[in-house]
Amino acid sequence: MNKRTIFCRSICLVGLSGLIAVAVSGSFAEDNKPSKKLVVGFSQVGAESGWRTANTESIKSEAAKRGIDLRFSDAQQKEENQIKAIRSFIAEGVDVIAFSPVVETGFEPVLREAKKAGIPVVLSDRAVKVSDDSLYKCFLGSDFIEEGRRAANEVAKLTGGKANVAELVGTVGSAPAIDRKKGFEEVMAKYPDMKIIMSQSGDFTRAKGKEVMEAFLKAPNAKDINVLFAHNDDMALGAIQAMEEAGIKPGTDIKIVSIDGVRGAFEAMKEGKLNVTVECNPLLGPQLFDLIEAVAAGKEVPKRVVTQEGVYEQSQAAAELPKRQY
Ligand code: GYE
Repeated sequence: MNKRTIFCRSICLVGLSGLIAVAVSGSFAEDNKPSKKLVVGFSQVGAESGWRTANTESIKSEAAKRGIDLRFSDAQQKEENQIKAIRSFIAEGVDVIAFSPVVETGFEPVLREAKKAGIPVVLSDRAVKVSDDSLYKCFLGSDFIEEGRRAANEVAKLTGGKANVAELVGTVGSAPAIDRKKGFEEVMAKYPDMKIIMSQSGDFTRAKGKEVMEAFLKAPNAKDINVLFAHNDDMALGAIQAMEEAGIKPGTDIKIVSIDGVRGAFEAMKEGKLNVTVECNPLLGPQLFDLIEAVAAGKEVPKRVVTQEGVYEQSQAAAELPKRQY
């Protein structure tokens, strides 16, 4: 079967890079003097998953390719580290600040400081909740609610709409955890015999995914679980280990649907241990720097840019694996 769903949900995607490239090229060269490098401060969530590693790599390599002076800071999944990093970017007087917020709330004061200092902010991957939208220029990232809906549709297909779901939630308070749950529950509400019987955060990591799955399997109603929905592939991969150690056949005894589409998920699907992965594209570097360069040049940019992604089943894994870039 071919890649089933390709969504291009935003008009902003079409021709954006072309448009901006024209707008930006040569804007930093002054007569014969060497052109001034664009300085960008980027605060990354951490290194919690295969998705994140691919995202970091995409951002760093794209910055290097464009000759951008990238000040990269890893927040180790802690909001206070991100706030500190953003404050130091402001103190350094970078041209643009970009960041992928660990959680949605709590960034308003530091975003006000950036605005006061006249430094534009671009959100990458995850959104923030603020009372004033002018605190950031634009947000580039996936539609996490749609990913949650797609995951639930796959669960319905795998089980004929009869599912007792154990849910491994992402980082508490993060946009992808909140929205994936929301989209999943929205679709699940249409199926009277589909319910979530256990739900806990595995913080988007493989180790926590394993730990929480072990606890799920010790619960009195563990025998009722016939589906695992993991908010990312890494947690699903950890859970697969826990199932195998408990003598349960992942992908068969318990069907597994997760999100991201990292290489490890395709390998697990090839082995029949994972049933479906809903793609969430981490390769945001090129689109992100198109936006950053446009913002730095004072151009108008779309407030929201949605990335393109699909859904993959076990039957597609062997053919897709060699093509995966992350
Ligand atoms: O799904 C997960 C990562 O924000 C979309 O963060 C990202 C999520 C991704 O840790 O693997």
